[in-house]
Amino acid sequence: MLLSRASLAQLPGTVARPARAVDVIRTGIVHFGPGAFHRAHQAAYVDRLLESDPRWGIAAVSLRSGTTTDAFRAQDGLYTLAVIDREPSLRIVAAHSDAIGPGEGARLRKLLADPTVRIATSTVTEKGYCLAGDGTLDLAHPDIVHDLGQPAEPASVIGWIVAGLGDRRDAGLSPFAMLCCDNMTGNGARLRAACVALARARDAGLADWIADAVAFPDSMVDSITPASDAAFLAKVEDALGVEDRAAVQRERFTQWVLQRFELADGPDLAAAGVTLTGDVRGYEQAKLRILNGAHSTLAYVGLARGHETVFEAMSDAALEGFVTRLVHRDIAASLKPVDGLDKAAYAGAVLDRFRNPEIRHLLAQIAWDGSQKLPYRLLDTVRDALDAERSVERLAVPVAAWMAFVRRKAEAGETITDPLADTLAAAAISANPVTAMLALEPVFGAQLGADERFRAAVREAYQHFAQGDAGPLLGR
Ligand code: CS2
Repeated sequence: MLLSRASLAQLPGTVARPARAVDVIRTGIVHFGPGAFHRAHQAAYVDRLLESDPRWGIAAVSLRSGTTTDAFRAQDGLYTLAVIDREPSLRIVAAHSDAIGPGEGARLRKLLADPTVRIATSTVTEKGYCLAGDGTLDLAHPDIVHDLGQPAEPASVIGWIVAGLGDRRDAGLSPFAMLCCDNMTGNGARLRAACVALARARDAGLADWIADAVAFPDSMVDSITPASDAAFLAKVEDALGVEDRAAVQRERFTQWVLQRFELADGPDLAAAGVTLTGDVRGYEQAKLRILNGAHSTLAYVGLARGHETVFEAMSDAALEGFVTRLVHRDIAASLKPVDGLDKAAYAGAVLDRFRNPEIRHLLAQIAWDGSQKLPYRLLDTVRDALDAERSVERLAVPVAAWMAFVRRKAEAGETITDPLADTLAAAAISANPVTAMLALEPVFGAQLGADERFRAAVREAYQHFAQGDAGPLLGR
């Protein structure tokens, strides 16, 4: 039997059930990308919000895969959130009021123009926004080329946002606020610029309206969410007594920092635990560079040393020492002061979260999409270090480790999960892999890849990975 409204009543008492009727919520939010992160993070906040205000149910939209939307349909939008900690807990989330899968464009179009929908949100990962290396919309991206030709049937999330906003403007409605919940520097501003650029290519009036009237607040989102593998789903089924195809797991820590934005009669997000502030940038940069930068370092160096999970990588004393120095001496040191944030304490707390033995967070999962992640996570820090004439010898290590990772995958003929997979593989197995990879402008831009100090440091670190012994590098 599947988890559903009908089976809620028979769940064991140890499973926390929604504190309200689950069938009275209305759709007020349209969300693109209902993957594990959204289900474990944003939807958990909205679930709290719905306890006092039923207007903010989420319509989950999947443009590509129907896995989650099918599960939502079969389970009345219900699923389990497992908090994995020394004191684990299970809770049923009931925040979703609708599910729209691939091929349901007409329904999506109608919903985006519905006046009861006031907010749209997205977690489609960095690559889902079709941005070029400089963070602006990639007008040559196949999905964007498609959307420019067929704006009424978009393929990209950018195309859908623009189509939905266009319908609202034509109908004389106010726009929805657009909340990007992905890990990118200035994520709201970037998404706004991308939507304006796409609109500009066909309707200057719409582009101006989007630029002026639509809120695109920046945000920082954080909670470690390991993928839901078969073993986890089996555990949940054991605990529930019914099957749950959409269950997710995360650590207890969760944070959503959102730039304050105007929305008349909007939801009380602060009461649901969201931090609303005038200055997201500092938090966001600290999180991207410290947490995600350290994660990517553990992933690429850890995989080279035969580790499988973050916890294992942190149990490797040499690697743990290295990543600790990298975080404190190179990354935190380069961050501008952030009001209310003690950088050293924050860095220490992040590293502590990586030591949670209950969380099995696969390094292979973190290693995905390196070409999209490295720029925000590590390369901005490298740029700052070079500008300040500081050494980049430690920072070069994870970059070289990424290159060696791509090369190993390419040589073994294994799948590289990355939108630039083919280009990366060709560069990584060329005669001069470091030179060829540093020349990849979408990743390094034009200047960083040409900086002789950085090139020398990466080349030197790469030699160690190529020889299969990163050990000497970790003493740095
Ligand atoms: C991770 C992130 O998969 C990854 O690349 O670094 O998903 C990380 O777990 C989250 O950003 C934590 O908030």
